[in-house]
Amino acid sequence: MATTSPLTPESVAFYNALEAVNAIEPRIADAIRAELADQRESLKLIASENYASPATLLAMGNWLSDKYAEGTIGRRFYAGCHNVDTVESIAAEHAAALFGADHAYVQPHSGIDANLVAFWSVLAQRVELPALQQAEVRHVNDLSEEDWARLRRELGNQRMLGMSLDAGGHLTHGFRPNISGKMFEQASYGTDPETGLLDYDAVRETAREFRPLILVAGYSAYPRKLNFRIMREIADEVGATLMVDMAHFAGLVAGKVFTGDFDPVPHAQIVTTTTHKSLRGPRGGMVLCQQELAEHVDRGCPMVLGGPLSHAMAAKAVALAEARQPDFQTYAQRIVENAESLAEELMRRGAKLVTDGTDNHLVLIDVTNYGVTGRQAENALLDAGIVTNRNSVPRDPNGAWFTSGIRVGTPALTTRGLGPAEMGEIARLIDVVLTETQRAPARDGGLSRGKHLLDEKIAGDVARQAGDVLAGYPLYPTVNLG
Ligand code: DSN
Repeated sequence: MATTSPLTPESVAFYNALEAVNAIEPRIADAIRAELADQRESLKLIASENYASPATLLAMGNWLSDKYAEGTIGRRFYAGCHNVDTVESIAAEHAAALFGADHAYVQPHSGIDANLVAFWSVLAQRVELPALQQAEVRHVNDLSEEDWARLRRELGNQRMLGMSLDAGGHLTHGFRPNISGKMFEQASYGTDPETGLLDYDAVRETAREFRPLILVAGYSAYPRKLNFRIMREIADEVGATLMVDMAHFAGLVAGKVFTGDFDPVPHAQIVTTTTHKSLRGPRGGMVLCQQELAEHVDRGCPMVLGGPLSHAMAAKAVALAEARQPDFQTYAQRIVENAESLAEELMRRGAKLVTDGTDNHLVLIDVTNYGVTGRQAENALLDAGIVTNRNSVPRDPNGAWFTSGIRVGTPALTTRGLGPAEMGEIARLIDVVLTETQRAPARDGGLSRGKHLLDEKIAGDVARQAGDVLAGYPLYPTVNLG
């Protein structure tokens, strides 16, 4: 780790930027400074968060933000987009090269947006030929409202099959609170009740019965890698398009931890991701696809996306360039080693983990053994300076609000430099907090599922020890705001 110095280019840049903000709205400058302080002090174990590099952060705060550029490279709805074209081309070039994809589309503002672009692209591709023949138009985007009304009636198959929410699937994979649950008739596959692992034969059986248009593979809380070769075989057998949402594990694919059958890019027709989780870029999304879908994907804006955030695309380009460096592979391997160490020590101390371990960046603790709900565990850990989030476990008796699980991830602390030894200590601290936490009495005389009891002294002691673990690993050591 470099020594903290006020004269690094990063310190000068962030210090001056905050002075400029401070001159107009000091409360915003204060909030930005406070966020850095919070991030420096907290033990961040949220599996979907990370720390982007200073170069990535700085690439976002500039004049690219001022430019409208609907459309895509070389085909814009506004004049004067040559610099945006440059930025978008470089980001797409890095993305395609990093992942070995035929085509990359770097405009989506988030993972939800990336998934919407993917859904639309598959629908456009799969309905295009018959629709165009009937309506005598060149492209699916030129269909009239009457054509669409007829198509909605006639489309035989707008079905999506994805992993169930309690098995670790994501809301955007066809579930009601998201538009995917309205666009598509949805069915889910779960995990084996004994092992907690995905049962590919069961997925195949459900796919044969349900015959989806899109088979979605991907998760936000499943602690294992997926075999995308098998998922593609299943998709092909039932005539589905395989879409992989790799938002959580994109960094592990980029860092060559997930290769062969476990790398989605050679197997899926379309792959979506966010750029800010294990990939360690700015907040945003991205779509990778095989050539046959490229034309449709590139129409994401204005079909389902607002104008591209050119400053965010610039930051994506910087982060993707970083991920193409050899040390990113070391980082990605370290994420998994850290998760494995955390899992081993938690299990050694008696914690029950979904699937009895991990082979990715996250660990899902079933906190039922500790006698608390996920919500109580999340709040108790927060009292002790450990930031995690509650999560359902398969067939969760406490539902999606209170839950019975705690999801713990290693990408952020690995960026900070922590290793397996520190993971062992963190596992110990988590175990202490969960062991000492109790359910608070409820008004009806029973026990609450939301409120918890944890002795303040124990919480304070753990918070101090968590601080000690972090002390050797300063966050953003080249940034000193004075
Ligand atoms: N919010 C992300 C996560 O925490 O997994 C997924 O959208």
